[in-house]
Amino acid sequence: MQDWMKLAGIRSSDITDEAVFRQRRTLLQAAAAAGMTGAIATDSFAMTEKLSMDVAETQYKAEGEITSEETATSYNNFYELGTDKGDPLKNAKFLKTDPWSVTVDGECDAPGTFTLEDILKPHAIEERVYRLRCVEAWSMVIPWNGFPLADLLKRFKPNSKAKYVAFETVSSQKLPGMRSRVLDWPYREGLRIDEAMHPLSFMAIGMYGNVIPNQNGAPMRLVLPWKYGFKSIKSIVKISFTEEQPQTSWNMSAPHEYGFFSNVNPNVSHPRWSQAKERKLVGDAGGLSALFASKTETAYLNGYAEEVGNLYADMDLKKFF
Ligand SMILES: Nc1nc2c(c(=O)[nH]1)N[C@H]1C(S)=C(S)[C@@H](COP(=O)(O)O)O[C@H]1N2
Ligand SMILES: [Mo]
Repeated sequence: MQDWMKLAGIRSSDITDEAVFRQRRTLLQAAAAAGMTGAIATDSFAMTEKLSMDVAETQYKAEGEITSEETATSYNNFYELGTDKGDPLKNAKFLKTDPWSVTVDGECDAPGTFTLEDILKPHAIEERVYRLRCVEAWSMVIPWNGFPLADLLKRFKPNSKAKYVAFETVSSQKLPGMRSRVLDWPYREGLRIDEAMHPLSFMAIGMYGNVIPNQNGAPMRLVLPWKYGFKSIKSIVKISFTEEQPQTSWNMSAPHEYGFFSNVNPNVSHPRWSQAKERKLVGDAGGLSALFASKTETAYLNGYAEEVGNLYADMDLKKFF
């Protein structure tokens, strides 16, 4: 238990129980000795397992200090696992990711249900450092491991009616946060097809060179660096190509607060707070520095205006927020 966790309101009971931790470590060590996995245990709250594939470096590097792995894996939003920032870690064990399959349907010529292995096989894994800017006005800089979303979507051969892509999170498992009706389950997100096919749109299966932990959206989740964090949907089980703009969970729950586009935009306030500034979650002290990080300016499109600005060139962004 680190001091910053107490300050962040995380109780020691929220952290993997020491006995369970020891047991898991023994299992992991046995597995590693048998050559089954490259699993390593760093400490009692960050259980990590190295990605088994090579990860190529890329030129995608965000400004600013990288957020510590401890912070990025223990201060989360994943409402299916609870609404408090510590809940996703605490409840991570309830999410079962093996076996996993993804159903692809709608306006495409090669739909189907695919195992995670089918989905991952053709893709080379790369690392991209992206800033994730939450609508709650904090941000993290995380090295994500995965592959371009477009490379995956093209395999399903979307047809000319495919104007949008909709995504859904697993809802067949009764996860603890789903008892709450704060959102309508399954968690849903959507993108215009040109946004989805943009080279910045990324499907992550790992972070920091490790398999993506459940609390961060295992086994695969989107990362859309120019949009508010909630667009980066976790633990995806369904991808649908649609002609109409799909429904999205946050827009359904509060349409005046969360629009379909949700591009990071310091010039358009959330109805209850400004989006002009953010707190950067930095440093090894994790949540402690996060809580006291000074506010810095938020950049239009989270700093990616040069890359994606043209997607919105003719739009009134106060209307299409
Ligand atoms: N399925 C699902 N995906 C989700 C969420 C969620 O509650 N459920 N929360 C979103 C929000 S609000 C944010 S800020 C990011 C947080 O990602 P992280 O916990 O990996 O930092 O996940 C997004 N994806
Ligand atoms: Mo968020």
